[in-house]
This record gives sequence, structure tokens and C-alpha cells, in this order.
Amino acid sequence: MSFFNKKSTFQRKVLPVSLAAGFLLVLFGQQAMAHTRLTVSSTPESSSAHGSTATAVNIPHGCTDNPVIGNVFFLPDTTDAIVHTSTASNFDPFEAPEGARALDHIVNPPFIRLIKSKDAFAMTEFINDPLGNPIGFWAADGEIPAHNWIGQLPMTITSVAIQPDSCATSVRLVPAIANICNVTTVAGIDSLDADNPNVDFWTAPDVGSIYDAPSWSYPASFDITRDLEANPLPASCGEGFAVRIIPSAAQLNRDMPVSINGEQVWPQP
Ligand SMILES: [Cu+2]
Repeated sequence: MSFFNKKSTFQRKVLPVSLAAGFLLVLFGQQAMAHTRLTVSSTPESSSAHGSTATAVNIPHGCTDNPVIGNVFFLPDTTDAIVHTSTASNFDPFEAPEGARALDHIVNPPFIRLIKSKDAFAMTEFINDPLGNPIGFWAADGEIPAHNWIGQLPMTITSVAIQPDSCATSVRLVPAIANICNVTTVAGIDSLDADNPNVDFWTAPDVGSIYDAPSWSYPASFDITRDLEANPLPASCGEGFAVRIIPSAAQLNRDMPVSINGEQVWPQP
């Protein structure tokens, strides 16, 4: 059988199927576009019965039709994170109390431990807070296909206790996540373009960095729920409120760029 015969088989049999698949993709593309999230996204607050939570960054698709070739994930650090409060379960509307600090609501900062795995990416490095504690990682040297594959980057998040004198009934940590599909300069990473073929940002909006996502439907979340029996709300709190902690623009600018051996490789300088 000649190469051309094979090709005609391809055209006869495979092409109609892929055209049909393309048609289905157009029909169901919206629903199929699940966002990058954590596989386990809530946990009780720290207790003797509850330690670290095993979870993973779940990457269900590429940037439009491009495979994901790198990932950045980090939790908010507690030095200058932005703090929101809300009595609405979906944080709509929310308040941004002036001078509020993450440690007003959580006793200890969350850290991560990476679970050894090279399934998706061969190369992984920790991202540390200014004190040297691991709060995230970047991963590269691998590829998650744009469609029909799921990449999972496993880790644990250490347990967090809620401040006894805080009115928080729950604390939502909002990580910053980037799925990198093409290595470009900052000119190629318009974070407000939902269909950017080079990178998808799963970050909070309106922070004031070049890495901000278009809206609150983008960021992932990790919720810590208060143990209302062991750690009851102060009487003055009434029903209490939910707290949301997100990385500051300063942290995004510090932790988002990827450097190898001290040399920034993404975004390209
Ligand atoms: Cu999506």
C-alpha cells in the first residue's frame, strides 16, 4: 500500500469523523470548557483530627487549541494579601475593609508540600514566600494536550486555624494560577483576553497587575470552614461573615514570573 493510498483512507474514514467531532465541539464547546480548579477545594479548619489536605491543580484544557506547556500556582502570602469580607455565600457583593490583614482571620499561613510526580511536567520548582516557606510552584518540560486530556499537579496544603476573635465563618484562599501555552514576552499575555492562545490566567480580577483575570468567574478557590463548636464565633459577631484572601499585585509581580538558575524565562524579558 502506498503512502497515497493511506492518505486516501485517512480522507475517506478519518476526516468525516473529525469533522463530526468538530461539529460536536461547536455545539458543546461552552459546556466542555471547565476551568482550572483544585480537585479538593474545601477543608475544615485545623484541629487535632484534621491535618493537611491533599489536592491537585486540575487542568482540563489548553489555551484555545494550544497545549499547556507550563503552569504556575501559588497561594496568597500573608504579608500584604488583599482581604475581602461578605455575608453573601458567593461574595457578591463583597467589602474590602481598609487595613484588614490575612492574619486578622487566620492564625497561621498556609504552606504547600509537593507530591512527587512527573506525570505532566518533568521539571518543578517551589515558589517561596519572603521567609522561605513554600506557597506554590511552577512546572514545565511537558505537555497537556489542548483537548480531551486532564493534567493534575498534586500537592498538599497545610492545615490553617481561624483566629478565635475573628468573625469569619469561613476563609477562602484564592490562589493565582497560570496555564502557559506559548512562551512570550508580556506583550503576548493579555490577561483580560479570555481567548488568548498563549496563556490562561485563573487569577482574581481587579488586583492591579498584568496577570489579573477578566472576572470573578476565573479564579480557583480553597475554602477553610470554621469549627463553630471548638472555635465559636464571638458573641459580638452575630451571624459572622465569609472572608476571602487574594494575592496582592506586589506578590503577583514577584511570584508569577518563572526563572531558571536566576534567569527569567517567562514572561520573556
Ligand atoms: Cu475553562
